[in-house]
Amino acid sequence: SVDEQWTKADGAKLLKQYGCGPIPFMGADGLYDRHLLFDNIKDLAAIPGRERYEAFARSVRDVLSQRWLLTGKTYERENPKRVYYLSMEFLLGRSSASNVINLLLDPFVAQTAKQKDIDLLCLLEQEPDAGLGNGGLGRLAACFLDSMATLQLPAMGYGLRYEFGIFKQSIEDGWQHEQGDNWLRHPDPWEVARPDEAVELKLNCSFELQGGSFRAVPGRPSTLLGIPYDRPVVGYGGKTINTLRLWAATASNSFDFQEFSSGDFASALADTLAAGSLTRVLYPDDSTSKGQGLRFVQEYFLVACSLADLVRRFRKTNADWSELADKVAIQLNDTHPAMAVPELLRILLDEAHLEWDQAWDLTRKALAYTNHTLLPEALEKWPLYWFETMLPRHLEIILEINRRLLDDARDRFPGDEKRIERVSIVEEGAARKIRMANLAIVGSHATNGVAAIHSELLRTTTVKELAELFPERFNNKTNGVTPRRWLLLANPALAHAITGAIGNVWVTDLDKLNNLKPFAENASFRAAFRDAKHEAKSQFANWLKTTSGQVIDPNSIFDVHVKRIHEYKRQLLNALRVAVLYNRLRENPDLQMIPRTFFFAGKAAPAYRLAKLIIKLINNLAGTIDGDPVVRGRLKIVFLPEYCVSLAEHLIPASDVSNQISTAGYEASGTSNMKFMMNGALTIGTRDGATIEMAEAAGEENFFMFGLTADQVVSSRGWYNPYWHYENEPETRAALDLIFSDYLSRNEPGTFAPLRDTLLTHGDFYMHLADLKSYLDADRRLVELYAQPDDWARKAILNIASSGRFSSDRTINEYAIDIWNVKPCPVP
Ligand code: T68
Repeated sequence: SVDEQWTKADGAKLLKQYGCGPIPFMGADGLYDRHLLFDNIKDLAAIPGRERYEAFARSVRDVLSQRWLLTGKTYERENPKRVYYLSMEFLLGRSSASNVINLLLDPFVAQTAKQKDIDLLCLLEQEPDAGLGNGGLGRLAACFLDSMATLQLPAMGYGLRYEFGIFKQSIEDGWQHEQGDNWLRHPDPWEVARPDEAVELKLNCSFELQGGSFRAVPGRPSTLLGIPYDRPVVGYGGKTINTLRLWAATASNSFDFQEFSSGDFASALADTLAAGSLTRVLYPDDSTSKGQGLRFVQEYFLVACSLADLVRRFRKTNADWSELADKVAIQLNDTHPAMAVPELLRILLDEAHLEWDQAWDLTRKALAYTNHTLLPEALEKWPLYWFETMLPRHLEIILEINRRLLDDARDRFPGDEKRIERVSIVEEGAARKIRMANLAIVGSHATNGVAAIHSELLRTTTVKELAELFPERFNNKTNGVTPRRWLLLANPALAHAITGAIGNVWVTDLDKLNNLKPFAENASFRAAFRDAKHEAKSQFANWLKTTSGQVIDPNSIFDVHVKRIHEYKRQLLNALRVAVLYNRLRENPDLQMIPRTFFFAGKAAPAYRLAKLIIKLINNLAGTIDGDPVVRGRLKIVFLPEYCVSLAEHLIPASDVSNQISTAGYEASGTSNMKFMMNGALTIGTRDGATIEMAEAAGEENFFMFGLTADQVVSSRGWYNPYWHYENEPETRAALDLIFSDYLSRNEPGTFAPLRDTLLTHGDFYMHLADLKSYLDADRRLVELYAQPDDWARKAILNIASSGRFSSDRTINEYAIDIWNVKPCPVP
């Protein structure tokens, strides 16, 4: 250490000689001063907020660094079976506050901040929200990392280090606009580059940037480099600190050599540019899979880098390839990393020189696949000729897997060629395609959906024939969310009240919330709940005022609908509900009504025109209502731009009502539904995804369920007629006419004509009109309850008390036991 190498006297002399002045850096609270002083070489008084945040984050990182190392060393020594979670998305949000809480440093940090007169909230707001994901799938991966570390599982996440995360959303004139999210503009204190662990990928083609688009050039072999960037994943209590490893692409050093020597300097650099563009940007589509070549290469890049890395780690401690599946469990987060099937086989065949049967057996035992959607347009299918040009060896392997699969299926179902066509990994036709879901199911030992209804529909409809071939592979793992970020961190007032009542074990054992049930009957606890809710609402109102200037009434009902904008999620149905309420007030201005604020937030995929029009509709409805003196103070719509993890952390604790209103059968699970429940919001929702299980856990009498069931949606497809509702339900008709008449778009006539097309002319595929009436009925029951504050608090507390099952700790424990067969590996 510095202390040992230098005597005090030496140090003092040197400091004097160079005029350094006194240097405060002893003790934990000195870490911050030291970073502030030495990292920036700036006058202390002039250091901007951003750099103060960096100094703060680095000092927290200093605290965890030895433990992080020790975690890795423990795994090396114990050589346990490890989990690798492969995902194209990790929607992390901010890291600092979560790491502080998980390290149990929050009292110390609060005290130190006070001593040093640091505005902690302001400092933490300097951290960009890491938006390396689109929505639920990416956020689930982030919650899973937290739970795996908290459960002390030897686990690692693998993903891509996008330079640009999900786009930034702004609203102009009611329309969504997108801006690039340059989140790495400043150095990120939470990442550590590991260039000496780079992975080299040899490819059969090279890539070109042409007019902004990325193109494979066949027949020109090239090498790509994957540079790992590691981020600490702190388990609660700080015992285990796992790693999330994100790959950045660059051209390899040797890459440009030949062209350099032949004098083609410029094109050598162009290749570097093309290679770098591979991990430049996250694709912003959450529910469609378009044939985008760059996306295809991104997926391969993630798989190839991660498998090379984990195989290298496996070989360091294991001589025998036959142990691979006893030491490695690889979870595929959707089909995005499904090329792991042919890639792992290739490694075992071509590099380990195993026979097919053994290689196939190991591959299947190591891999497992999670499905997140049944939407046909979201199921990935890649043109076969892309494999031909870019990954010919992988194609060869896939076709061999398929040949054996179809032989087997023909043996078991002779003469059933329809079935053979459905199970095949190759979709025949003019342009042959590889079905990535079939590949993932056939090449793994477990396939799960993310809620009971979803797993059931997956098995009995979407991939029915494959499920009949391999019934034992199919299982359910209902999603969960981490109570650390979504309750302890996001809602300190409620967390405090809960801990006051039942102790703090719930933080790592959420089922203990059950002990809150009797407190629903306890008047002082109900008051504590109401106080916590009111505090969260006031804080949100203040936050909104300072960040956007908007004023809202914290005494109104906060009715919230936040998620990606999609027809199946039915923001349009919610807008129709508000339009009906607005019409009622217009017709009867004296109507008594508890003031309500309707919050919407969410991003639309940039190419999804109808979703963008829905945003425009909500904003125009908001503007019309705001401009109407008749309803002012009673009804308000707020569309919050730029929905992200941090915004959810502010808004969810402040919510009274959670809207989960997808067309039944279309939302695989939902996870915000669980966050709202934990934070004491009541759910108004359809019988879809995990909302069904939530209502079961709390009792339907504590939920506001409405609408068609998934079965009813399917069985009414043949005869459903939206016009019937338009013609026979006066409120439905009036709400639609408000939109179609240009009442909301006086200066832009015709803007909403496409909504008429989708809701009436084209048959209303997502059945908005079928559910509007029962939605309004549930809404009436809900408002009646709100008028009885004690009854409302009772139900809210019962909801919180029943939310224990929806911790991602429970979910991860099930994966660990049923799918991965991994055990905790505690760090001493
Ligand atoms: C979501 N899927 C489900 N997809 O919609 C949601 N897709 O019901 C579920 O709770 C959640 O996954 C977690 O299981 C997504 O979020 C995507 O974001 C996505 C991204 C790229 C391509 C396809």
